[in-house]
Amino acid sequence: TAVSRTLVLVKPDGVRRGLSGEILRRIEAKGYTLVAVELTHATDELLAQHYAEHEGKPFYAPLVEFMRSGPVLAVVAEGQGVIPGFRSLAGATDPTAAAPGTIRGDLGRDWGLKVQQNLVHGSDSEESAAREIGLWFPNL
Ligand code: DAT
Ligand code: MG
Repeated sequence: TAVSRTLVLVKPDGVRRGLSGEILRRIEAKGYTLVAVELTHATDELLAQHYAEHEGKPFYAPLVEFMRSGPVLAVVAEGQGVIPGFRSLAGATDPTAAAPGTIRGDLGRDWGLKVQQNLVHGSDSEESAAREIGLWFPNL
């Protein structure tokens, strides 16, 4: 399996709940390498580009508003098969449906949260990863 890079975001709910370290721990424990890590408060412009594929969907505005609600931890992780591999660590999009053993399944809480409050983002393809890493880490 080829070595590649993916963009991970610890979303504002993860940072707020103090789970950044636990999420980085799981990435490293799997054997992936941290290439870049930055705590940043995303702008509307960056989020519009990041979530361009979802523009026009009913959840788009609340998603962007949520992503602006606090700092996010942007991470580039590297390893064999890391793009599908991290999504497998993250678990299903809806934390109430995510399997135990996954970040969303273990740490996502069912307390009437919206689906967007699912702790992490992970790139979904080689193309998305290249595009997203370029957006969040233009100097990488
Ligand atoms: P993923 O984060 O698993 O790649 P996605 O790219 O389809 O999921 O959607 C991006 C984010 O938007 C997702 O993490 C949470 C939110 N979202 C997706 N589908 C949603 C829905 N039906 N209702 C509310 N939020 C949703
Ligand atoms: Mg996605």
